[in-house]
Formats: sequence, structure tokens, C-alpha cells
Amino acid sequence: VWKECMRDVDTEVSSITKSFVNHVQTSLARQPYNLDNLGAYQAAALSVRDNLLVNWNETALQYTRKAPKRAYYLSLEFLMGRTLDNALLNLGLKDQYSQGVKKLGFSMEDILDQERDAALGNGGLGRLAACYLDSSASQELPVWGYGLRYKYGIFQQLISPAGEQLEAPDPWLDNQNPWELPRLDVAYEVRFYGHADRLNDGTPRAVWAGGQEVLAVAYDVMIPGCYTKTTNNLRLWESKPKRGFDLNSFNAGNYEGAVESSNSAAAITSVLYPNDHTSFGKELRLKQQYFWTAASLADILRRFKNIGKPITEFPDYVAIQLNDTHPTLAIPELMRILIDEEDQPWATAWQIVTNTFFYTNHTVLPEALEKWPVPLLEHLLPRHLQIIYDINLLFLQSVEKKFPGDRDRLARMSLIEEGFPKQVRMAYLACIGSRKVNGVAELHSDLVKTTILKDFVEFEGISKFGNVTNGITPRRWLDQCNPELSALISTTLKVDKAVWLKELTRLEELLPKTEDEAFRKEWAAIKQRNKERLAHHVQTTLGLTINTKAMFDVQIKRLHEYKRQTLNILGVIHRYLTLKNMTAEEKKKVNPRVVFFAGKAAPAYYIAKLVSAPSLPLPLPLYFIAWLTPFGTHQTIRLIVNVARIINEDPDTKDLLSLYFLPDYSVSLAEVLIPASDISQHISTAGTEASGTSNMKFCLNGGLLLGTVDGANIEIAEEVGESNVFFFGHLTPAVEDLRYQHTYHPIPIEEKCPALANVLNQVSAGLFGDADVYEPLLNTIRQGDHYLLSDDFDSYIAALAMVDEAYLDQTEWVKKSIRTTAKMGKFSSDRAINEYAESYWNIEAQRIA
Ligand code: 26M
Repeated sequence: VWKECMRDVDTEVSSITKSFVNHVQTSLARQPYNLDNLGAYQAAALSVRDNLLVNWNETALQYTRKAPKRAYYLSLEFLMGRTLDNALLNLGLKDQYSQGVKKLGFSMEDILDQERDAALGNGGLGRLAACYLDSSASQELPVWGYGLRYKYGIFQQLISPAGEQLEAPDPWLDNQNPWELPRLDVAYEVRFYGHADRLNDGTPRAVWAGGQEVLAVAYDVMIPGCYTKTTNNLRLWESKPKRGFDLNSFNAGNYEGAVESSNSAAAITSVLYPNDHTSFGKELRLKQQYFWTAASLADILRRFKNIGKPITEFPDYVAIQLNDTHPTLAIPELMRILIDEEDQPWATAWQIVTNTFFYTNHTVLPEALEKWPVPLLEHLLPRHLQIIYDINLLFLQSVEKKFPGDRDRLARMSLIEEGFPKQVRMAYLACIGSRKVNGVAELHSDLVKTTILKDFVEFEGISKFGNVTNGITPRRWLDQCNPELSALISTTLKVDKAVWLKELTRLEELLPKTEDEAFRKEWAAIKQRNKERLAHHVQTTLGLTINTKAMFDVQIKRLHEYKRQTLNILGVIHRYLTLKNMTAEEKKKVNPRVVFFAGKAAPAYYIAKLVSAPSLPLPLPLYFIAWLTPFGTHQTIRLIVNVARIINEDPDTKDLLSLYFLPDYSVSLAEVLIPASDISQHISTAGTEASGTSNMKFCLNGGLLLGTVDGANIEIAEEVGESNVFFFGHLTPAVEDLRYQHTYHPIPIEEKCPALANVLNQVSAGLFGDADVYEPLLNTIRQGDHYLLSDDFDSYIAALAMVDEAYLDQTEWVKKSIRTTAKMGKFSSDRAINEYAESYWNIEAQRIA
């Protein structure tokens, strides 16, 4: 079938080189004989794009002709990474292109390395969106993504010699982006500010006028499926001034004023907000959210109208998935369109809305639940605030009907949180405005139902609330990042990867091979070569030499208190102190270990510097900067870097323990790190990590997991068997009580956990320099200890010892590794996206002939 699908795509090496040279001469206007690698990348990309375009056009045409129900994935973040390698693999053209560019004197590896990551996301939530697009296309599902075309993606991280995180903008579009198609013909006007006047004519209608209007222009990114013709679309919006600039100001000689309005329009899509989990209340962020939801809905509605069906049938043709609460304004926006523009009665409009939207929650951390100040909404979106108040009134009336006189419940469930200022609770609005609500792993979905949305479960019934455990695409996270392992799997299973990559549970057929010594050797040799590949990468980029005979121990994720990178570094210090006290004889039994960290911390001042002139007088007094900096995570980076400096140089220990903080973590860096890991750490306080997805990536590549009983770790252990993972720490039900004890019956840390107290004291004593810098961080553990480091430290150290012990028996270790990969089938994002398609969106696969 695949071969049949490919009949339009030219797969001959000779025609590949022809198209390459043609793009060099015409699209790039350069000479083939003195082309550099960047030029070669651009030419290769444009040539591959030609292939994608054929399929993309065909897919769009068939969707239009057949008008099946479609789903739209609204996400403020799409962490796509690089495209060329992925496109070549999905098209099945990697070998042909490699041969083609070789003929012309280039190496495919060098060419691939020219591409910049498309890093339009912060972390898990954004990468999940990217995996879901890959799976949707691969499963031939009619799903489009909608997002923003940020001029600057996630900041580039630099680490100063002292260990401070410095941030630089990420101008990812500077070399031109061959993967996007500007659609200057697809543009919508989006209004901000102004005033909303109710008509009071017996209808719920109002007129919203005045204010500022900006233009949303579409850029399309092709999303090829794996071994299928289906090529879906990711539509990203760019903001532009509606008119070049303000002519009145210009003619009046006010030139600055004239460009100001055009600057403020362009600012909307200038930069991705670099926070995950917190930082709300910023007007520009709210503008981004509305700009994007309004443009996306207008586009979806226009497409629906082309089918020519009555508006009441909208939910039969359209499902919209809200990736977290960021696009929740789509709910009042669709109400506004239906009521003010389509003249529908309130009840009909609400019926349409609540059958169209689906909401995925990605966190239960209370500080991460999105809220917007009422005065800000009133100023920026006056009509939407009216609608939110109307939704709230009707909603609370129905709650009152079901629970008469329960005033506490009404206050708890109100969309408006009382206070100064009042705030709109976006998760509640997303919940009541949606057909279904889901969490992203079993434990997390249970927590959603029993904590933040408990009252809503009682009111709306349990069947509205579900779980879809996250998944990852095995194309990028196995075939692409670990080609040798992928090839070994194909030979062993005796099936083409075209089959098992789309039916990942077939990996189970590897299980009998655990008893095959030759196979185990091959398996281990591939891991070893991946470790050497990582070492080579670190050598060439950072000039550091890494001991590839050591166990590779990896923790890579956003820096956050709840993820407990601090627990890891304190564990490293504990190991160091233990090694220092060992005799030469004792040391002989110790297996060397290399610990890797990578991850970005939310920066303090970043947007202000990038978007416009700083709104605060600079330079600020030092104490003020210290107060504004999210100090915990920044100090943790600093501690890691300074510990690395000491222990990597210590002749007593350096052969047995070394430590690296790799700057500027990205999708591309993850693709090198993950296949090289022997063990990876996922050690959040129980109940705080909704799912985690890198845990799945490591395990799929045969890395073992060291973690807490949290998020998807639990389901991974269920699949691979508890004897193949290393679990430690308190369980979720204990957390609340432990925190209570910390507050009301604190025990001095020396008494409670002497091993941890000793580590903290060594840091305080200046063993790693900068003693006073770390004091605030250490004190969060000594007092309060919200993330329970002191409760979990001993069992963490014990688990690390078990890892050491297990690693000594290499035969058994490799068996565990094979078993782990073999049982990861469940975590394919194909499984996840099919659950959404069947149980939520009610859409069907479309074969593109
Ligand atoms: C908020 C305000 C301002 C700017 C940005 C944000 C914001 C950005 C990202 C808030 C939350 C964001 O993402 C949360 C997130 O990434 N959650 C993670 O989602 C993954 C996919 O479901 C899970 O695997 C992780 O456990 C969860 O932490």
C-alpha cells in the first residue's frame, strides 16, 4: 500500500540530485560548486518540501471533498525540533537522499546538523503537541494544529563560569525557514479593547466596537505521516498591523506615534513566554491567547461554512482540543460569534459550544492553575467578560438548583474568584465549556477528579472526566534518534520498521531474546556506541572528555522545585563524600558513574527586555533583583556547576564520579542524550508530575528508570514489571500529611535525616564555594521543605545503591534493558491519539489515495 501511495514521489537518486541542483540555482540563486553545508541543507530541504507539498495538497483536497469530521489541536506550544531527518524518514527517502547528497560531495549528517530547532515550546506540553501531530498524520486522522508563529522561540541558555543562567533570544527564523508556507491570502482581523454594548432587544446580543484591530496571517507547516500519503497541517499565526502605520500621526509629524501602533501589533507574536507552570497576569500573554484563539476559530468556522450545513451541526464536523487552559478564551469567543454574529439563542449557542470543546489538564499544582484578573479582561476583552459573567450566572443557578442553599459550594465553584482583584478561574471555565475533560496519566487523572475538579465531578457526573495517558512518537524517539537500535529491532523481529513503528506493541516479540547471549551483546554494544556518540558531541561542543566506561545517569527536564533536581545534586554530593571516605580497596568495587543534567530555568527578566523598552527603571537595586529571581532553580544550576568544578578535578574521586551540566537543553540535544542513558531520573514529589514523557523516551531506548511513584512512572512500572524499575520515596496519599507535619510538628533535620543534614552542612561550610549564595536554597529544605526532600532522601540514597548493585551484574542489567524496551508499546503516541479520536473527538481515519 505504501509503495502504491508513493507513486507520485520521485524516488530515483538521479532525480533527487537534479532537484537539489535546481534549487541551488533557482531558489537559492547560488552556484553548486562553492556551496557550503548551510546552502546544501537549504537545497535538500526545499527538494524534500516539494515531495511533501504533493501529498499535502492531495490531503487537503480530499478533506475538502469528503468533508469528514475533523479535529483541531489548539496549543500555544509546538516543540517540533528539527524537520529534515524526520521528513526523510517518514517519506522513506532517507537512503536515497543520503546517496544523492554524497554524490554531490556532502555528508547527510553534516547537512542535518545545519538545521535549527523549531523550539516553539517550553517542555512536556509543547513536545506532546508535536508528537500528537506526528501520530495524527501517521494514523491518517484529519487533525490540524493551530498555534502561534513566534519570532523568538524558547530562549537560548548560556551558563556563565560562575554557574549563572544567562538568556539570549532564539532568532530561529534568521536563516529562513524552508518548512513554512506563508499564506498571505489567509488573514483575519482581531479586535482588542473598545466597548461592548448589549442590544437589550430581547436577544442576548451585544455590539463590540472600537479599540485596536490587528491582522492574523497564516503560515502553514506540513506534517507528514509515517509511510502514508497523509500530510496534515500546522497553522501558525503571525500578527501584523492592520495598516502599515497610522497615517494621521504620520501626517501630523508624530513619527514615533505612527510606528508605535504597528510595533504593538507585531509584538503579539514576537516571543514565546518562557515559563512553565507559573507567571500569569501579563497583558501581552492574554493578548497572545485571544489573538490565537480568535484567528483559529474564524478559520475553523469559515471552513465549516464552506460545507453548507446549518450552524447547529457544527459539533458534527468539528472537535476542538484545548491543550491546557491557554486556549480557554475560545469558549467565550465561540459564544460571542454564535450570539452576536450568527444570531443564535443563548441555549443553542451553549449547546454547540459544549459539544465542540475538549479540555486536557496538564497539572494539579495550585500555583500553576491559570487565573486572569477581571479588570484586565474587562479592559482588553469587554464583550468576553460579559459572556463569562453570563455563563457563570446560569451555571451557578443550576448548581444552586442541585445543591440548594450550599453557599460554600457556590463560592468554591464560581468562575470568579473573590479578592482584590477578582480573577477568572480558567480551568473551571474550560471544564464547564467542554464535552469532556481528561488528565494525562492514570494517577494524575484521579487527582484531577478528587482535588481541583472534585465539585465539578459531583455536579456534572463522573463520565465527563477521563484519562488519556500521554505517549511519544517512536519515529523520532527511536527510529530517528537511535538508528542502530531500530535496525536491530527490524532484523530481530523480521519485519520492516514500517510495520512495527506503527504497531509498537510488536516490540514484545523481543522478550525471548533476553536469553540470547549474542543478541544481548549486540544490544549492549549499541548502547555503548550511543554513549560514545554523546561523549563525542560533548567533546566537540564543550571540549570536555567523558569516561564512556562509566554508567551514564541522566536527568534532563525543565528546572523546577517539584522535579527535585536539588535532590539529585545533593545525592551526588553524598556519593562524593562517601567516596572521599573510602579506602583504595573499597573503591575498587565501585562502578564509575557520570551524572548529566540539562534543563532551563524560568528567567526573571526576559520578555521586558525583548518586547519593548524595560518598563522598570534600570539598573535596579541588587536586593530587588534577588527578590524577583526565581531563586531556587537558579541556585540549583549554580550548585550543580560548582559541584562539577570541584569533583571533576578531585584526583581522589574523579575516575569514579563526574558531573556535567550541559547548557541549552533542546529537542536535538535530547535526541543524543536519551539513547546514551543507562539510567534516568524522574524523581518528582509524589502527585506533582502529571505524567512526564521523557521517562517513556528513555525506557523505549533501553534505559532503566529511577523514579518516584508518580505520573506515568507508575504505568511504565506496570508494563515493564516492578523488578525492572527502581522506585523510591513516599506515595501520593502520604504527601499531605507529611507537609502538615513539616508545618506544625517540625523535626530538626539533624534528627530526621542525618545523611542529608551532613550534605547540607558541607555545602554551608563552603566546600563548593559561594556558601552564602546557597543558604536560601538550603533553608527551604531545612524549614518547610514543601517538596519533601528530607522525607525521601534516605530511600533515594538506598535506591541509588540498588542501581549500583544491579549494574555490577551486566548480564542481568542488559536483560532488564531489553525487557524495558520490549514492554513500551503502550506509550506510543499512536495509541494515545487513537484514544482521543475514538473516545473523544469521534473522527475517523481518511485514506488519501
Ligand atoms: C503559563 C503562564 C505563562 C507562560 C507559560 C505558562 C505555561 C506554559 C507551559 C504553563 C504550563 C505549561 O506547561 C505545563 C506542562 O508542560 N505540563 C507538563 O505536561 C506534560 C504533558 O502532558 C506532562 O508530561 C508533564 O508532567 C507536565 O508537567
